Amino acid sequence: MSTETPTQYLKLVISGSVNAGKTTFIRTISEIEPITTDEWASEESVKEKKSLTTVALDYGRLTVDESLILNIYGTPGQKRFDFMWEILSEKAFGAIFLADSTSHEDIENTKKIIEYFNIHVNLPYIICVTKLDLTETIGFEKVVSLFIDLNTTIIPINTTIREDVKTALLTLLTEVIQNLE
Ligand SMILES: Nc1nc2c(ncn2[C@@H]2O[C@H](COP(=O)(O)OP(=O)(O)OP(=O)(O)O)[C@@H](O)[C@H]2O)c(=O)[nH]1
Ligand SMILES: [Mg+2]
Repeated sequence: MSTETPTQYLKLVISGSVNAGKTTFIRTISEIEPITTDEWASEESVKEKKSLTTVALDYGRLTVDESLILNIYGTPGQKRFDFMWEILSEKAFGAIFLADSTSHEDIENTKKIIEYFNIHVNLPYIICVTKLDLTETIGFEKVVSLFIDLNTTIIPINTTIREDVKTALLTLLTEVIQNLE
């Protein structure tokens, strides 16, 4: 009889407002070249922030060890693609929502996305505050205060730093395990 532990595949979702760092998060941690669907932005409100935006999904993969592989899916940030949020969340074990600390409006948009998920998907989740290294940031404590009513774990990350992204994944895994207990 084989004593090897079978490999478990866990799916998780990265979501949040346009420009919060979802695609970057996946690119930073993925061990394969991520699959991305960035297209030229068409909406004025998006064009003001960036030229390319995710329109369907991002996908990346991380082997934690021989017993655990994470399949990581990023969502579009635009509300008009909200049908993708539910499709991508099917059979996911948890979600990470990114909140861009340089924009009040985008923090509010991330909050609306979380509310949408809580109604339609209902997964364990954490919030990661991004872009705290930029001079335009409103600061971690201020962002935390804007999410206080959600009563969930909130951590600061820079999505371009691998150790930060790893910490985010570990924090979500811990949260999910605590939810199971
Ligand atoms: N300085 C800094 N830049 C960041 C951070 N996170 C993301 N960025 C930058 O923010 C920009 C937008 O990042 P994306 O990863 O495209 O954001 P997104 O959430 O995928 O955006 P959409 O797909 O349009 O919704 C990129 O230029 C990133 O390099 C961060 O923590 N610090
Ligand atoms: Mg993207």
